[in-house]
Amino acid sequence: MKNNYNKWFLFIMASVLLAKTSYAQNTPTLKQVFKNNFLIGAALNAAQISGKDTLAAPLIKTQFSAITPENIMKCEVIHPSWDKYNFDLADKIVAYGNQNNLPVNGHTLIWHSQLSPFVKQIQSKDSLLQFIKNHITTIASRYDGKIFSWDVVNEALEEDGSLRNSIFLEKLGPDYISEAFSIAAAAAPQTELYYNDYNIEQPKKRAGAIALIKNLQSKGIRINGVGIQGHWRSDNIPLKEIEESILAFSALGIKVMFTELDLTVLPNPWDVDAADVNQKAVYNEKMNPYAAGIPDSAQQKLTNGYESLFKLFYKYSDKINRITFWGVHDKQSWLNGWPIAGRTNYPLLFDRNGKPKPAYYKVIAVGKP
Ligand code: 9MR
Repeated sequence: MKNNYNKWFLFIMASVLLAKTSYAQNTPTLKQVFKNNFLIGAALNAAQISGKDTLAAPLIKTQFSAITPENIMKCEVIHPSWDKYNFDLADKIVAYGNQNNLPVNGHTLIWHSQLSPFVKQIQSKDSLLQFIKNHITTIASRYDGKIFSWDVVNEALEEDGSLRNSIFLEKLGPDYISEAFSIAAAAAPQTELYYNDYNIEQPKKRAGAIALIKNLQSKGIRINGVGIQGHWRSDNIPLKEIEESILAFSALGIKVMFTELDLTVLPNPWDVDAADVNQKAVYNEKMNPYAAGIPDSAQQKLTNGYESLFKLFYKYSDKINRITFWGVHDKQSWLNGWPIAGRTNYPLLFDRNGKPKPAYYKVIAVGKP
């Protein structure tokens, strides 16, 4: 009798497992459902590029149709001193992209943040201009024809739409942006060139981005697209402003992309949308409410947020070329460490075990109703 019970138990368990597996197998992947709409990208960290993240490896190949290096093409990694470059991981991600038919977006050539110490010490205008020339020419020409696109200039605007008060603006004046795009166009004639920033869906900052793009266009300098980063709060997504921005940017005749998408579920110390890596706040337990797991209410907000966002993206898929998530799974997300270090956040479509979350299935359903 007991033996029979055991047999039935095993049979039922096996059937449940089989049903679950075949359901997972029958669910199309992100890149499959949106293949006629836009590329679905992911930002890869160093462990993922070097194949050490075994959780992410199968997801990258099956779910995504584009990749962006999260950190390893930034100045402080790729160009550590005046005449020294470190191309190890950059070469790896480019080779991986080419082998797996995944267009690579280079991130990023000119950014005020994560600069190598030697750049911060440059005093003269001429030397800084020389740095920009060397940096862009060396890196962009190396990968021309091998990567698809570059975020040429990243985060050059303040929230009010004026130019950010960076070392570049201070020493070179506003023309540094045209310089950077001209140098990139000469070094990488086969690579698309983009401007990338956060909060440029917001009216004032958007106006600044439009002025920046129009300025390049009026000078005949090539710019192929704009990246709206998309670091938003799951219960406060600016859908109206996003819609207006898709229309306003595409009216400039350039590609529109969402390049760093993630939706935080945690409280923000200043109650604002932001992605400035220099803003930091101090840890306390109240600010880390879901360390033991995400409650249903927060999971639901995340799911609803992603669903409404992808409905909007789908509606405008003729104007949007790529949606890139800023990470593959929750464990990797920068939002576990920003703006407060040591928190547990849940901003992506795959959880800490690489399993699709409820939001994933809603997003898939938008592409395959
Ligand atoms: O996700 C990135 C994180 O790992 C880095 O520590 C940080 C500083 O280099 O940059 C993060 O990525 C940023 C991106 O490069 C530009 N937009 C904002 C992103 C989140 O801060």
